[in-house]
Amino acid sequence: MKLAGQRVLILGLGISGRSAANFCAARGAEVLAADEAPREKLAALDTLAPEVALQVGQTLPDVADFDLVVPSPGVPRERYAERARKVIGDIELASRFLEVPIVAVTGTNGKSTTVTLVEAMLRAGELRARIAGNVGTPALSLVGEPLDVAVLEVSSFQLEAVETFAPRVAAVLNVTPDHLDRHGSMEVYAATKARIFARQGPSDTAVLNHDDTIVRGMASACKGEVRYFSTRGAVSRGACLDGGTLALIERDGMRRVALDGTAFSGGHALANLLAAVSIVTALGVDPARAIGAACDVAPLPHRCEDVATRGGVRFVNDSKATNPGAAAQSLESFAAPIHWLAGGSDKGIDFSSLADAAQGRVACAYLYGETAAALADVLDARVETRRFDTLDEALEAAAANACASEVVLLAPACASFDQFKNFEERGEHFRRAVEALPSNPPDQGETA
Ligand code: UMA
Ligand code: ADP
Repeated sequence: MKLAGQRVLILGLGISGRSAANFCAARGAEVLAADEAPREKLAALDTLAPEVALQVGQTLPDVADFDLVVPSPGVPRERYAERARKVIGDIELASRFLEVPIVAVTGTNGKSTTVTLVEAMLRAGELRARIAGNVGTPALSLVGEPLDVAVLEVSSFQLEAVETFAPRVAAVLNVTPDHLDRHGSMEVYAATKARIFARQGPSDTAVLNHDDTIVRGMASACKGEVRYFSTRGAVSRGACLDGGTLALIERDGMRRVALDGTAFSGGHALANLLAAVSIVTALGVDPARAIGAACDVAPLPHRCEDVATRGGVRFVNDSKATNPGAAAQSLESFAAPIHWLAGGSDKGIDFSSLADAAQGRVACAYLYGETAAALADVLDARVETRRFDTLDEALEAAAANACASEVVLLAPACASFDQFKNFEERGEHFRRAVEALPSNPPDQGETA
């Protein structure tokens, strides 16, 4: 792809936009980078190459005036799609310049955990691998690096702006309601996720969750080899469970590998592990080595993370549970009664699926933020609920109410943007607030 001499418009100056601007400028494009936020709200503008022209704090320029538009994931399609001559996002741009096979992972939940496992497993198979994409490192940062495999976490926002993107191995982990304010319907959201397979050829591999009806249904349109993973039943090709053992069904027969020793042992954690094994074995990594590597991978912060046990009450930070599917999985993974902190900003999602997961597990739901009323509407008839303005107030009430051997769980089911910068800030805030709880005698505080 030739960028030299092209007039390129970068939309958005966050992590992706800054990297795309520098990438295109370094290859001789004439780059204008635009962001509607005022200069003082934009970070790291000093990392932009001097030849990148800037327009900030104004309405975005007319996209029709440029040869190529590179939108940031957060910029909705309707802002550019109709008038732009050519649109490619940073994932597409990276795929055109990367000279190594790409593994791409999408899904509503489990992407970051799965790519982390994939990276460790590929390295155990002596392949130089690195993660980038939605996980927070721009995909373009991998171009030119000494790698054997590029591992990309890809969001539905990013998949809106791909064209020829053809990962050597692509996986969809699950599709449950999220980002419906952006995509409009579950049909459009699922179809956007399925774009990860659209340009694959017969020598590529598609990894699909057999336990998810929407994902399983994507198989018929896949042109590559289809491998399934399932924690609930058998599969014709791919990874499933046989007692406590991983069963890997390949073209030339079945292999069994013991799963002992990994921290990814139950429910959705196991699904991510099976997905990762299906992915890396498609690239020739030995499954026993892959599982061995998983034993050394610790769960990521803000995902069902134990932050403290105080007076016998366990405090768990699952701030990354930013949609109902993740929050439901979280609730289902505890046997003890849960004091559940939920709420945040509104993505237009129906919360009714949470009522089943909450009933019988939740001692009390402490609802806060923009979505507190909508959550209360679906939960009120099934569990005790209380309403608050902020997470701090909700936590204080939960901590006062919870008894020894119970759990106080932050699994908000919502994005954080009404009160925090992102899920990390929300999780850190929760951790600090737990540490600062007034009622904890210091001698009872202990890290779990
Ligand atoms: N902007 C405009 N006009 C608009 C929309 C945005 O000017 O209409 C500007 C904003 O003022 C802002 C910039 O665009 O300055 C932000 O762009 P962005 O939201 O795309 O943010 P980036 O910093 O580039 O981060 C993006 C992803 N963000 C989103 O998808 C919202 C990051 O995923 C990703 O890590 C990063 O690229 C690197 O690939 C975050 C995310 O929330 C973690 N992802 C969603 C999720 O995981 O659920 C999809
Ligand atoms: P993503 O990158 O897709 O957001 P993460 O691995 O960061 O995924 O996990 C996000 C949230 O989803 C966490 O709350 C975690 O507990 C939950 N989760 C992880 N894997 C799954 C899965 N396979 N199904 C449902 N929820 C999951």
